[in-house]
Amino acid sequence: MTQRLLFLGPPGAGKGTQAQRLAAARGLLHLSTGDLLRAEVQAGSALGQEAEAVMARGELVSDALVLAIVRSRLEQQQAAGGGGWLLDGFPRNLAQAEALGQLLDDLGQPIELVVLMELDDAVLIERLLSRGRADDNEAVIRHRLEVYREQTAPLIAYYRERQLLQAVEAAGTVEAIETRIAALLA
Ligand code: B4P
Repeated sequence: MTQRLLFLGPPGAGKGTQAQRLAAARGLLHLSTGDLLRAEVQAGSALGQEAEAVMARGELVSDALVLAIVRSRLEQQQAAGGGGWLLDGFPRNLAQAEALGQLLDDLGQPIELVVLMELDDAVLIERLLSRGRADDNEAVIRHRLEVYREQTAPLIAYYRERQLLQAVEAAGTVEAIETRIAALLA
């Protein structure tokens, strides 16, 4: 059974929605860098204060900060006896992907599958506007999509070359998409 996977896709594709369901169904650790950063903002920590303005602009928080968060969670899980994990919204650029590869080599836990969630911009924008989070206004959403195209989309070729990537159509109901993703997992 696939135990170590990551979800890739533009903002609003439903990575968080699907990751939560899949992780609960399979007992995987769900690591959403977006959720972890929002929790730091909420707690008012030094890290949260640094991240807050960057997130509000729709830009990427520094690689070092995000990597430190992911590293500590994965190391904690391994120290507690291991288990599967699902990375949601991380990595977001090539530097993060390279650093993740190194970390996973160190831990002896390679990625088994990268699920790419594909959806048209018009639907993405509509979904995010109806959610209405602090960073979900139209100007910021458009900027997040540009950041995705410039910095995150190159990961599609990166993971395809490593024969880890499978794409799913992310339009339709939450349940329909969940079924498509389940079909990719052995
Ligand atoms: P994230 O929290 O990762 O959020 P996202 O990409 O905007 O959303 P996601 O694709 O998870 O969509 P969701 O399921 O919520 O990032 C936010 C910010 O954090 C970034 O801009 C960046 O600043 C920072 N950040 C995060 N990770 C980082 C990293 N690694 N490096 C640097 N910075 C980082 O779904 C969206 C909406 O659609 C929801 O309202 C949902 O209910 C709805 N929806 C889902 N599926 C649906 C369906 N099938 N039909 C209709 N609606 C649906």
